[in-house]
Amino acid sequence: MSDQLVLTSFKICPYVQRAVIALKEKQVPYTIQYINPYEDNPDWFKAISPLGKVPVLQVNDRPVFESAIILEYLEEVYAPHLHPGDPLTKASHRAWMEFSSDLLVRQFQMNNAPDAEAFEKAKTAFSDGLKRLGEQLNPTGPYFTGTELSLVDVACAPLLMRLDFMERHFKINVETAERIQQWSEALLARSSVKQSVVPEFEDLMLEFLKKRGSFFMKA
Ligand SMILES: N[C@@H](CCC(=O)N[C@@H](CS)C(=O)NCC(=O)O)C(=O)O
Repeated sequence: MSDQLVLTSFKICPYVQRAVIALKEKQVPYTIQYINPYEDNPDWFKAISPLGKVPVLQVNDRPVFESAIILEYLEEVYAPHLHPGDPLTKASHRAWMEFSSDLLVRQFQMNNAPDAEAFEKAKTAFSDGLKRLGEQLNPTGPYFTGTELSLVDVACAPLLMRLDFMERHFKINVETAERIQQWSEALLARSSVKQSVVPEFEDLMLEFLKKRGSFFMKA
């Protein structure tokens, strides 16, 4: 019998989104349940999530937490394999995945900045990191390593989706190289990425920014 996979999510969480993209790319059947860890962290969830954070993937009731670890688990168990075979290249991909997790934190600080000054500071930290990540991209593209999707792409797609969202809604104008633009367009056009968020995603993002007191919603 195949494994039963249950993913616990928060509808606008970029870390959960990584897991969803990987599940869809690998065509793995799963069920998804939603909580809001910021407003209501139920006891059953605390029991399976030592850090109180989503995502948690339960595999036959055994919880796996932390998005990067979930991606690595899915990668080991399900094809197509998205990591390179060469150990050193794989280590480098893992390192850039880790870097993208840090970049997600910087992006969160930028998007939720309470005032213009905090925004500018966070924007500089985010832009510097994005530039550094952009320098790692294969020059031809469209993906991180070229024509084939890799796990680094999966890890970074939620970040690029939020950047696109903020630019369309608030014209935040983070300076991006043409190659990052090409990467973003290729990833956001993939069906796994398009289907990795709920239909009301953008409304929920706006609502969240408002609740967090983001200065974009005060204008
Ligand atoms: N390092 C974690 C970060 C996950 C994370 O920050 N999740 C957020 C939602 S997007 C969360 O559950 N936050 C609840 C809290 O901080 O209390 C991962 O990669 O899975």
